[in-house]
Amino acid sequence: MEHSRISIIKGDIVEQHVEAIVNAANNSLLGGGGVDGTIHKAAGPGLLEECRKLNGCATGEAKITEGHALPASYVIHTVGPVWKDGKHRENELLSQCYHNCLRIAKKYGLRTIAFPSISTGAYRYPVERASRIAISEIVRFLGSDESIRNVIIVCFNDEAFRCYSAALDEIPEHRTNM
Ligand code: AR6
Repeated sequence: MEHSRISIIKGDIVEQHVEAIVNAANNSLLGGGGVDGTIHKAAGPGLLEECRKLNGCATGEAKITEGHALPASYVIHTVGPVWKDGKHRENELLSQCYHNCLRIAKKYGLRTIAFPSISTGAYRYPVERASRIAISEIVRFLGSDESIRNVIIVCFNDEAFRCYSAALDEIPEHRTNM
């Protein structure tokens, strides 16, 4: 699924050759399961060592480290909201995750960034709803920023791929190859 600057792919985020990959971390930034565990395993112990110096991260915020043994030069760690019932600022906090990651990427002059589907695993955010929020925040950011050239959303399963592709399709003004 292509957009002028947004691609949706199925795959493993640790294999992406981009300037930064985003980690769906927890408030401690000291590792966990899911994509967080896979990123730490692939990056090696230097990543955890660097993360220990960051003093954690608030939900919706983001912090950057080097990529260590990963193909990516940087990891941008963000903490998505745990889904409760949709009445606990989940939408707003998820939007902030995407916004703050892109803001850091811009600040560091990074042109390519890959995101996982934040909050939709252990944190149980409904993927269809999460995909609409993610795409609209990314499109909004790219609309006011020329520096980031390519945003890749790396989906780990078919359902996520279908939802993110549909969400991107709902943004007609951004279709390039119709
Ligand atoms: N590449 C891309 N996507 C992946 C990968 C991968 N290698 N592995 C899993 N996913 P989750 P969350 C997808 O649970 O919901 C951790 O323990 C997965 O299928 O990784 O934000 C942290 O430490 C799902 O669609 O993150 C936190 O405690 C998506 O990534 C907590 O989980 C996110 O699933 C964060 O939960």
